[in-house]
Amino acid sequence: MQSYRCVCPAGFTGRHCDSEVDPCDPDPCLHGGRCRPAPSFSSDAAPPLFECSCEGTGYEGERCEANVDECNGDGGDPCLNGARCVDTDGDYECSMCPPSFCGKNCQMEDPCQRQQQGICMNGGTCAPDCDQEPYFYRCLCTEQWTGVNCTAKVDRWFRKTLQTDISKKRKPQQSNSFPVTSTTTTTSLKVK
Ligand SMILES: [Ca+2]
Repeated sequence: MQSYRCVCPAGFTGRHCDSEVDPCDPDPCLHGGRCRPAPSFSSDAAPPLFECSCEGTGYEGERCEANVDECNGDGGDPCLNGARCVDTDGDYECSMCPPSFCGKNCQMEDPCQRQQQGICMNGGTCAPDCDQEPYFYRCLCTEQWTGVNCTAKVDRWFRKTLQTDISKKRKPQQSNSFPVTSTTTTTSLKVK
């Protein structure tokens, strides 16, 4: 029979208070916040024994429990070029971005529109990707081309082209649709 019971100070647990409490297990931080023991964490520290770093989560508060209103924050309205800021739970959106601009904050002139021709070669289609460095666009190449600007031939295609000279039968795809679907290469690739 247990004839005594230890009342442990903060930060310790176990029958004899010989185990340190991990204040981050279970994780008290919400929405992906990162937990760490509080710097003052010690046997006589008063709660809370943990700290939550909410950076990048879109939330704030002791446990990252509260949505950040980015539209009315200290940094001002993040949306540019006439876009309207709409706060959302854990994030925000820039609505009514003019069609010639793109990006999370409507911050950039659409590189595909700015250089209508000459970004994506050989029938590739340009798609804005304005938050993605270093190019801020992606080229959706037709099946036989690859590379950032669709200027490198796919080896597999190149070999088959040499064998069959089927390239003469093809016309570059001019579609501006998104995404590109290459339907014209299927039969050609079956040539032996
Ligand atoms: Ca928000």
